[in-house]
Amino acid sequence: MDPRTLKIKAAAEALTYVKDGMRLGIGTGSTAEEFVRLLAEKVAAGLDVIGVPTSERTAALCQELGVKLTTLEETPVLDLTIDGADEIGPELALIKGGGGALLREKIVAAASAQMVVIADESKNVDTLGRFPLPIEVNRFGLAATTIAIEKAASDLDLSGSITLRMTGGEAFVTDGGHLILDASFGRIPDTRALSSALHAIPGVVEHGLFLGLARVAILAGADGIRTRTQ
Ligand code: ABF
Repeated sequence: MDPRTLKIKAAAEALTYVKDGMRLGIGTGSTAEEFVRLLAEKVAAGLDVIGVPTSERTAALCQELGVKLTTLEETPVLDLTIDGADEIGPELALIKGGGGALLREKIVAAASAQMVVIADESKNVDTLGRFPLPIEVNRFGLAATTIAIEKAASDLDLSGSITLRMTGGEAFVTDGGHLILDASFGRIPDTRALSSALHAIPGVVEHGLFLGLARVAILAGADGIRTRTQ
């Protein structure tokens, strides 16, 4: 089955969690975009929901397709966030941020009563870390922050390259105006320890480890849909 079909299947299943009147967090990435397309069809058919987009890209798609939007300022408590992920590990710990929207994604997920993750089965892993961990950092002090991240990782017996994310020959800039470092540490056995260590570094704005946020993961594979819950 081709990857897009799997994404659509996961997105369609996620739609069953959406109820009339809900305040939604709307994720970023190609799987979340399939969800937006299906959601827009339901909205056109009369479903009344309002959404907070996790990126400018998602906001543009929602506007194009007629999904009503609000902001987290206007609507600070959300019922449900539907979003993709780069990896889904034990206890539904996630790596996110491959699409560069991790900060808004985490703020929106944390403001939601429930987070449902949609992905194809290939994103499900035994240990997080095959996918490089995105770390959003302030532009100021980039070199010092990078050294501090290396030191924090080394203290946890982690090592590997840390590269500044680039796009079109220029540093990638997030919607919040920050930079992203992609850290290829390999397997991350203690995600909580790494999360705390990264949060303790002043130049780190946020990182892509989402711990204790997702309650449901909908995984689409060749054999059908599998739902993991936490
Ligand atoms: C967002 O999109 C991210 O946090 C994650 O990086 C990415 C997943 O993208 P895709 O669905 O295109 O694989 O959810």
